[in-house]
Amino acid sequence: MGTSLTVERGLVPQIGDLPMSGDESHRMRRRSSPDRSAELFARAERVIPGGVNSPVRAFRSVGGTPRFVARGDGAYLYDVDGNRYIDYVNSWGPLILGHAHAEVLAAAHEALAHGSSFGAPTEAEVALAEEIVARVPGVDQVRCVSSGTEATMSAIRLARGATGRPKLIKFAGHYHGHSDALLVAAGSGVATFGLPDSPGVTAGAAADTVVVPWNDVAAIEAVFAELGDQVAVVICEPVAANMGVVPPTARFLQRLRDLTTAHGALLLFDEVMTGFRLARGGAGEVYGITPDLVALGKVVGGGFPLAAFGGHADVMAQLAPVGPVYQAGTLSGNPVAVAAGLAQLRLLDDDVYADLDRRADRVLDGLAKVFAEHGVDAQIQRVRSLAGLFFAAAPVRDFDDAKAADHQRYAAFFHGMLDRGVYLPPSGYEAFFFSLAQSDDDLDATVAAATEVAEAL
Ligand code: KE4
Repeated sequence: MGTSLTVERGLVPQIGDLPMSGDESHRMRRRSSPDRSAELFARAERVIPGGVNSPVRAFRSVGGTPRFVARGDGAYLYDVDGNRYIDYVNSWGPLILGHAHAEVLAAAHEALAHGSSFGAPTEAEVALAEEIVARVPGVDQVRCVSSGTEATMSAIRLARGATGRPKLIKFAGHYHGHSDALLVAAGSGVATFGLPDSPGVTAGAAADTVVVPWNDVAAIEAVFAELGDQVAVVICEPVAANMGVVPPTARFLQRLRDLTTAHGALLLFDEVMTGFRLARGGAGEVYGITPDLVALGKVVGGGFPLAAFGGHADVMAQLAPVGPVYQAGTLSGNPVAVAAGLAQLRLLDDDVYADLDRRADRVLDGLAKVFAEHGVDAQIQRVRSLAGLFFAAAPVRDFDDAKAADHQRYAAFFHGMLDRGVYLPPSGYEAFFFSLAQSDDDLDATVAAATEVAEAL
C-alpha cells in the first residue's frame, strides 16, 4: 500500500538561501512580496492568538509570513498580494474537488435560500446519513457533528459507555483533534498512564489514555496483556498522516482488529483525513478491515463545518436519545453544510479515485526523480493519493523517525516552492492533498518548481 523512495544525500540550504540566477525569465515567475499579508498578520496578532484561528496556519514550523488568502478557485489559492498558488493543502483535506466547485456552492446556496439552521431534523440529513452508510464499511448508523475533534471525542465516550470500560489506547504521533483525552503523550513504560501533552489537560483527564508506538505489534500486544479487559477502545488513523504520512506496516491493522475483537474492545478508525479520500470507502475499504466505529470529517463537509461518527448499530444504539451515552450539538447536521457535503460526496465515484491517484503519481514520481537527480535524501510516503514528504535517508516508520527527519530542509523546500507558486503544507508533519481541479499543467509546473528548488539543495 505505502511506497517510499530513498535517494542520495545532499546539502541543506537555509530558508531564503535558495539562489535565483540572474536570468529568471526561464524560471517560474517569483511571487510579489507578501506585504499585505504581513500587514494583516501584524493586525491579526493583536486580536487573535498567534494571528490565526488554528496554530498550523501561523507558519511557525517553516518560518516566514503566513499568506492571507483573498480567494480560492479550482486548483488555486490567491493571496491578498495578488499571488496565485497551486494549492496542495486544500483546506487540510476537505476540498477534494478544488476550491469553490460550482455544484458544491450551488447546493449550499440553494440550501441557504431556505434558511441557515433550524435545530430540527431535515430530509437532507437523512440523505447524507444514507450516503455515508452506503459508502463506509462497518457504519450502520451515523451522527453528524461540527468538527473532527467532536467526532472522535464523541466516539470515544460512546465506546467507553458501550463497553463500561475506562482505557483508551492511541498511537504516538497520531492526531485526533484537541479533546483532553487525546492530547496525551506516551508515559514511560508500556501501559503506564498517559501524560498530559498540553498545559490545561489534567493528569486525571490523561490517566486512562495509553500511548504506544505506531507499527509496534509487541507494544500493543503488551498493553492488551496487561490491561486487556479494561480497554474500551483503540483509536488510530489507519494511515497516519499527522506526523507526515506513515502507512501501517503489513497486517498491523489486522493485528489491531484481532486484538480488539479477542479482548472485547472496540476498534475506532479515525478517517477524518482518509475517509472519502483514499477510496470511496476510505481506509476500511483499502485495507479490507471493518472497525467498530469510524470518525469522519473534512471531505464529508464539502468545505463547511461538518464531521460525523458512525458504527455498528448495536454500539450506536447506546447514544442518546435511544441509549444513555450523551452527545449533542446546536449546529450538528447544519443544512447548508449537509447540502455541500452531500453534493461533494455524490460527485465522488470510484473513477475519481483512480483519477486522483493518477494525479498523485504524476507529481510524486516527478518529485522522486528530481530528488534522485539532485542527490537529495527524500522519502515520499503515500497510500493512494495521500502523500507526505520527509527529508530523511530511510523510510519513516513511526513518530520517532518522523521527528528525526530534516525539518529544516523541509522548511527550505516549502519556501522555495511557495516562492514559485506552489502552496505545500507549512509543516513537515502534514500531508499533501491533491484535488480533482489540478490540471496536468499544474502538476507539471509543481515538478518544474521542485526541480528549480532542488537545484539549490
Ligand atoms: P478538526 O477538529 O480540526 O476538524 O479535526 C481534527 C482531526 C481529527 N482527526 C484527524 C485524522 C485529523 O487530521 C484532524 C485535523 N487535521 C488537521 C490537519 N493535520 C487540521 C488542521 C488544523 O488543525 O488546522
